[in-house]
Amino acid sequence: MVKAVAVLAGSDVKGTIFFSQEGDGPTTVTGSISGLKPGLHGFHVHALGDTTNGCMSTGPHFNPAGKEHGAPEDENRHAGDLGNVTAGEDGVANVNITDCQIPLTGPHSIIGRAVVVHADPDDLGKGGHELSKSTGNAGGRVACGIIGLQG
Ligand SMILES: [Cu+2]
Ligand SMILES: [Zn+2]
Repeated sequence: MVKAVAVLAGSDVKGTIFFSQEGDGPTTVTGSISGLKPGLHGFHVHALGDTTNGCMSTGPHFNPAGKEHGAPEDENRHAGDLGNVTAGEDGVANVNITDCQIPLTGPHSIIGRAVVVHADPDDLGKGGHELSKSTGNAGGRVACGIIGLQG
């Protein structure tokens, strides 16, 4: 079992996201995020674990296969496309995702990359906006954290 954690920090938004993977199986993503505006927020693994310029320097969505932006269940998606998290009226989103494209070991490992939560909903590539096929038009980056190994 490999485990990892990302502590999300932003000006108003905070959270902790846990990852675990057994062997070559899917990766489980759990945790919670607070301080969000109620509703949907894009939730992605971005390519770089670089926060020297805040969340802006974490690069684009992690995309080792060179695909277009999509929904988690789509064949044509970035590996980092984890869809949306949903915040309740209290501004808290509870995360519980299982995904096969974000391993914690091997050449496409997400260790050392970043988790980013966005201001707006991810349209999952289907919004018809000029940014739909690259970012899901999810708006600003309200919090991020680097994915690091956990004991
Ligand atoms: Cu993102
Ligand atoms: Zn994407």
